[in-house]
Amino acid sequence: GQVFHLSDYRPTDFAIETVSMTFRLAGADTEVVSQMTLRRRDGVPTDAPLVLDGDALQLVSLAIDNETAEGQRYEVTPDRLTIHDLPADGTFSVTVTTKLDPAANTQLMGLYRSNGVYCTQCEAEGFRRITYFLDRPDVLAVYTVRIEGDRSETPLLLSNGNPVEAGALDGNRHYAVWHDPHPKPSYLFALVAGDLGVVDDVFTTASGRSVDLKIYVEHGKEARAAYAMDALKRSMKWDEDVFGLEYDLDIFQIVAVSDFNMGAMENKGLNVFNDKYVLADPETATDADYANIEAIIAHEYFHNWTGNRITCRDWFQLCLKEGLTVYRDHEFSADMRSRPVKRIAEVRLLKAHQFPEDAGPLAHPPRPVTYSEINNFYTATVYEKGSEVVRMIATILGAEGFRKGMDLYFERHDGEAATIEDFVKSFEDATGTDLAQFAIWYHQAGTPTVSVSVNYDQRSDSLTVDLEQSVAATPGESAKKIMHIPLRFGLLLEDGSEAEPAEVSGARVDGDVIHLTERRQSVVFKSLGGRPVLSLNRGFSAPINLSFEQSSADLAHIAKHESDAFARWQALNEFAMRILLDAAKLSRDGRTVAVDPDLIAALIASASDETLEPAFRAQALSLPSEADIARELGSNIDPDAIKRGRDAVLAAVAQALKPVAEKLFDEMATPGLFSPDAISAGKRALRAVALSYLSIAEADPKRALGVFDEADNMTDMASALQILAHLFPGSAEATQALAAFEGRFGGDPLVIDKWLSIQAMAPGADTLDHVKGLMETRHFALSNPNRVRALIGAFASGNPTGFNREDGAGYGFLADQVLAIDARNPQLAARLLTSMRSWRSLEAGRREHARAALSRIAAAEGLSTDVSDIVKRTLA
Ligand code: B3K
Ligand code: ZN
Repeated sequence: GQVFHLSDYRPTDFAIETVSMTFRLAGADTEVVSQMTLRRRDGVPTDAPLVLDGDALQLVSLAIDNETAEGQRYEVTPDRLTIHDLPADGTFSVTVTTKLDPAANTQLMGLYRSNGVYCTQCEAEGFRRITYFLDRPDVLAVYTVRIEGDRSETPLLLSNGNPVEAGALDGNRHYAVWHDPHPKPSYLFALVAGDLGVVDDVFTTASGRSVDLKIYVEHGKEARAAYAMDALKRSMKWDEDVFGLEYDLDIFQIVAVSDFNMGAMENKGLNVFNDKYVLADPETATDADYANIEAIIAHEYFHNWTGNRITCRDWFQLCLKEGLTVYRDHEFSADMRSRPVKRIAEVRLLKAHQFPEDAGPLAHPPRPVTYSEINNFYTATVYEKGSEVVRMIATILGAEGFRKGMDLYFERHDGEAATIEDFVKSFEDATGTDLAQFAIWYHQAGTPTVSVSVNYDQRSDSLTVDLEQSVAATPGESAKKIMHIPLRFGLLLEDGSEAEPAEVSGARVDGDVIHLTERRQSVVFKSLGGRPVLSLNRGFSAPINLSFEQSSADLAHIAKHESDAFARWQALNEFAMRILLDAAKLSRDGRTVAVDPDLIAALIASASDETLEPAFRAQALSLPSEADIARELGSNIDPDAIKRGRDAVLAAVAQALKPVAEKLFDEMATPGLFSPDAISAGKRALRAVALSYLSIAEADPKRALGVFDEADNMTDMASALQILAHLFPGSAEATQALAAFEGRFGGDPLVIDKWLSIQAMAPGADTLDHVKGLMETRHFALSNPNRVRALIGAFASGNPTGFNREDGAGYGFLADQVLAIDARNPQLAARLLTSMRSWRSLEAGRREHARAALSRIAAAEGLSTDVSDIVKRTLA
């Protein structure tokens, strides 16, 4: 396959200034006419041909300046249209007519049908599956779109921008015309046509303009869109308040569809969403669903400025819009909910997804310089690490400097397709800061490790902190550069107060930030008033691995006294991780696991501290997962031993915690009307953790079944069901609850996804057969990405002992599914396959089974570029 290199970038020979499209929607005979006005760019030779991108297209006709083009004037294949002998003056129009069968489009890229609704997905390269075009993000054009369709089948005809005209046509057909005044790249084009219900609202912008808001959902589900609408209005207000950014069209529309390859898409003025991230009510959605909806609605809305008004010059710059927009949605959620609890969730996610990616065969920098399939670069690194890099800029510059840089970025680049360099330069110029070394974060893969040692000298009352940074080699990058790592810190004295050193020397320290900018650096703090405990990387200010042999007593001290709640959780989590790592090693050697009573004491202290919010206490009690432990071990992994060790720790904690858990279980009940707010959600989360410890301590499923039966909301119901299915598999209680759930929600696929996932993640070797059985039920469909992710995805990436069965059958199963899915939906197949990325860290037996499964995929005929790219890199 072809490999694309950033260094090959050059602008197109032609600019496309306007695009005027007509869609004649007619099932398998759908026709698209696209008339573009083009302009040859200065300096381009007059004999330069126009080369348009296509993907599996069928050309019906071609005209240049409204005259039918003769056959010798162009060459056409399904993937390319090359036109010669263009008008010498360099301005002309090209009219391309193509024929499509949207229902046959199983890739869900381009124009396809979901439950009969016509919809599009164009990012990254789906527009070329609709018409021949310069399908790249630096070609910005003004679009006018006319849609014609059957009145009964498609009463609703939507595209980007503002509606300008609508009317009747012969034969029970009608049309609508949309105009988007903002020049945009083709990947932001959207069309939706179908029969849907609508929820309406209005938002008045800061400058007093009124914007119509519409959310379209399946008929009958309108009530379930209320929360999404509320989240949208809060997002619009927040972007005005925090960044001074107003919405710029008269209408903003969101459409929920059931067949979607990802979460949602920020098409200009017409976002298309996976219905999972729109629909919610207490009976069917969990608190996590509500939080996701809020975050994703915000994320797509925020793209209107960071992504749409300023877009990416090329796909290597993807993180320019994604990393920045994730940072913005993180800040939004932090403002809407509890900041420290939100940060804990972010860091858990970063460590669970991005750290393993950065430590394995698929590692790449946030701003890569080469790719063979761009769809494989919508990764945790581009999104989540990209966001962390923006967060570090904010840490280095402070809130005011950061805002100045953002303002300058908008001032300079509004309406343009920009680069990471443009972005960084805006911050440098706005604040007079040199970010050259800092920018290495964008260009270098791998998670840095910072090794720390401290030495307190009592006589001089001074603390020396020695720091050393390193980054392990990643694919294609062996020599690593020295980075600028901003580390927030605190110095906690014995009584819990914070030391204020009279003198600081060594590496640069700004307020509570140490700037590590050399391989080895020291900081000396003097006149402290006693030996302090160093709390380092507060708020996870830098996305690094910390190697710091802090004593358990010091960790417990931080967990108890830090003023930064996130840092308290971090210390507790670190303490627990140590115990869990020991437990995994001990159980591997067949030895008994003993749990440090100090850890138990620290957990009990956090659990019962009523000054801490319930959501925080729930996080404090949630020990690192089996996958977290595997990641920390790094090599020679035996998932069964990890689970045995972790279970032993959980059992010991559960026994000790019982009285506290019992109290929390009673006190955290949320009787009365359900509210999805963060405080109520926190209580439910803490009660669910308490229920889980109590169920372990009591070794009895009855309490969980009681909660399940009495639950009046999906959060309580799903957490009880999970406890039953994971802790008491095969019990009468688990069987009864699973059957009851299926009976009640069997007609609602989004809810049944939870039932599929819970069963797919039930630990142990037997789950594989159960998953295969579920695939045969009416609840599963290989054609629907949500079903595939809920069942196969949850099994492969959320079930360490089930998927990594000793006999390798889990890997063989995944290989079969990846190959079957690849034939219809390559993006989905490639995404599933990334669950194998850490295969080299497994113990030898499993590793060989994994290699065999991967090799079988690699050897298969007719692989998509998506799967072939992932499998090659994974095996390399
Ligand atoms: N920009 C889209 C993702 C498109 C993925 C294409 N394979 C959603 C988002 O990040 O907001
Ligand atoms: Zn995004």
